[in-house]
Amino acid sequence: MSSSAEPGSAISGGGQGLDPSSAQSPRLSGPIAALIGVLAMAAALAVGQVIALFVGAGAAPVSAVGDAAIDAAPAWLKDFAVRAFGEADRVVLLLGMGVVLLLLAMLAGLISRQRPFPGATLVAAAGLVGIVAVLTRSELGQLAVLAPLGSLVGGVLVFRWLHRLAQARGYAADAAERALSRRVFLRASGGVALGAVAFGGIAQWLLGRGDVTGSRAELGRVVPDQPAPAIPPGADFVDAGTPPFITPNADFYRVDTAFVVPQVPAEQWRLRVHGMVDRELNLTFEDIRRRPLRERTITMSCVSNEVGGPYISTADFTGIPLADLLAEAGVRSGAEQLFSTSSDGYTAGTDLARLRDPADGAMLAIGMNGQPLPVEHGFPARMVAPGLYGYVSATKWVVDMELTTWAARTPYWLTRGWAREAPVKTQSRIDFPAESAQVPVGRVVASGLAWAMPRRITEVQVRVDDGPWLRAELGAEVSGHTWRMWRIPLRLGAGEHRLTCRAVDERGQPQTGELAPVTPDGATGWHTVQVTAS
Ligand SMILES: Nc1nc2c(c(=O)[nH]1)N[C@H]1C(S)=C(S)[C@@H](COP(=O)(O)O)O[C@H]1N2
Ligand SMILES: [Mo]
Repeated sequence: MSSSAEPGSAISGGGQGLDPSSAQSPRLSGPIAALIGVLAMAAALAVGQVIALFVGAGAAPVSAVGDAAIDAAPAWLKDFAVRAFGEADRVVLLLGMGVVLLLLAMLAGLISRQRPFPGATLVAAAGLVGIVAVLTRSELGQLAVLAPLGSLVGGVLVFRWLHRLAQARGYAADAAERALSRRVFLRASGGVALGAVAFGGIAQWLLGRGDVTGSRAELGRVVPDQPAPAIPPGADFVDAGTPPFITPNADFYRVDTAFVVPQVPAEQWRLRVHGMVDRELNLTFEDIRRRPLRERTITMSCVSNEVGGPYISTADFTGIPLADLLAEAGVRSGAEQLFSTSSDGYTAGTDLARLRDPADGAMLAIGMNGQPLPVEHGFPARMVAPGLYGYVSATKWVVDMELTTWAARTPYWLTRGWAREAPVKTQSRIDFPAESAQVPVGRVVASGLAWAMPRRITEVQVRVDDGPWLRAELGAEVSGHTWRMWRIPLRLGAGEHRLTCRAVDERGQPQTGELAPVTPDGATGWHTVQVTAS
């Protein structure tokens, strides 16, 4: 048996499990130490998942840390994530967290090649991060903390146990004993790995099954008593490259702060309307569904949409007018905002002046394009308000509406640098040809969108290079609560060209060409595309 004289001077052997450097405290090889860290972390995560089954899916440490990270991220980072990864930003965050956890786990092992204490401490620290994350989520119950606490305890125990088994080999008196302790360690490691994958996997599967797909499917179609007027023929120019007038649910843009999509069964959903009201309302989903349901075609857009960006979509929303709901509650004078809260603790403040007139078109929606709301679009109920950017008006998974003053309550995005009032700005976009497209010389039909909700679009103009503004043909009009499509035949000579578009709203005001960033209240500027005709 080769044995070095002093602790710390040992060189770990390649295939060897450990390098017994001192009789007191054998030194583990790097790979074995790292493996112990990884297994302990896997066990910790699995324990957290299993406990989350009982105390709520949001309590699972990875979900809680993901959600907390999104909330805690500085505004510039969030904006960057949305811009760089779009709707894949959650997947990127999850992958990032996976890599960080893996490195952390390996580090925990590597700093504990002799004594378990440093690594166990690091595992405990990771558990503590989970505990803090859960504690910051006000929407999770008090028991939720048990999930990361279980992870912490489970992770530390498994770490110490495997560490002890691995070191046992260093204490072995002879080859036979060494072989035996090696087998014991390998078996224990394999058991932990299998157990973590099996229990973690089953728990994850059950957490997924606890979702609301069943509740949503049971509702069937959502049929309005008063359907929206049919979309007239010629409202879109799909053949010329515009999107369809009504965005299919699967293609509707999605923006929210939820790391895991909130799961609120319709049967359990309650909406409380309270604060500065004459009568507090407590509504169930059935209460809403039994009312005469209205359908309205509404275009929604996000304040984070860059000029020419994709965060705009249109759907037929079914529900009840918010103006009716507010009239029923009886809004007291002095109330300034409707402060709405979602089941996952997100909040928005809507200027009451934009909600109380039935003509504003704002709704509490339960249906989207004939279906119950898709889960990621707010099932079972959300707000929608034409003419206001989503962050001040379109709370998904909404469970609470408080009528209050601006001074009393500050919504989520206001503390992060965005404006209190955010009416939609007049905008237009070129959908065809795309940026950097190659087009044939001669006749090209360009097409796109324009919007200025709640104002109507009365004109769209397009120019080639620095030529004169040309009037585009407008699609059939639906209403001031929706976008309007346009197309225009152009003649392009060989070479590079820049196409620019701008819209005019019903007040006769052309869209400003002045460039403004998305913060604090929405981008302005003309959309241009550079194309090559050949
Ligand atoms: N609960 C909740 N509701 C929310 C948000 C959110 O983060 N959480 N984001 C808002 C924003 S910024 C927009 S633009 C719209 C987007 O709605 P959609 O995802 O259905 O398109 O939802 C709004 N409602
Ligand atoms: Mo948004």
